[in-house]
Amino acid sequence: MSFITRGFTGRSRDRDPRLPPGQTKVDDWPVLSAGPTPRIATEDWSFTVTTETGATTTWNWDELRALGIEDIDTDIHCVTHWSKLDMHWRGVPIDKILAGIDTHAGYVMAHSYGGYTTNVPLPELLNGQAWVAFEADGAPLDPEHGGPARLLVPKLYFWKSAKWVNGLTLMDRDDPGFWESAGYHLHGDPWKEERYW
Ligand SMILES: Nc1nc2c(c(=O)[nH]1)N[C@H]1C(S)=C(S)[C@@H](COP(=O)(O)O)O[C@H]1N2
Ligand SMILES: [Mo]
Repeated sequence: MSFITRGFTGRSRDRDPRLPPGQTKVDDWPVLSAGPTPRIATEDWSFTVTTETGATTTWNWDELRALGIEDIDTDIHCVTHWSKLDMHWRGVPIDKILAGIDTHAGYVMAHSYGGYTTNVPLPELLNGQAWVAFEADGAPLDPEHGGPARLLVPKLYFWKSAKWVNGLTLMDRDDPGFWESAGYHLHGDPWKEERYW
């Protein structure tokens, strides 16, 4: 008996259209960390935005969450070729964090407890495209996955989603972060396979 699924034809019959080129679906959730896992209690956690002029704004755990938590349904794509589809996340959109910040910067460096950094063009973090996330698939984020909070930028390769994030620095120039300095792409769009440069 033959079975045809609408939207899947010919050679791509077995390929989920949500998978960017070169990606394979996983059902588990791999852990990829460049160093040890920091353990940050929410009472000790804070998040600081630094503008291109050096002005800083800091929120504690309750203050940041009070900006407004959203539900996010999304897929994530790691540059090491795995994608995890249909995840459910909760977090505060970057729009709400930057709403009161006076800036003309074009780029952002995300900073993490432990020293990890990653650069992203500011427009890619706005208009509901990025969050500081606290929960994934119905549970608080495990420390291994970046808990208590991580950046979530699902439209870019997952190395841009800084685990244990503790701040954003607004920049006039697109300076490379940790992996970008090691040869990963400055931008990292999975649909364009922007893996390395
Ligand atoms: N602070 C920090 N964030 C990080 C990393 C890291 O090593 N340190 N690794 C990045 C990479 S390469 C990937 S693929 C994802 C992995 O997230 P996961 O371990 O939750 O799957 O986190 C990204 N964020
Ligand atoms: Mo990665």
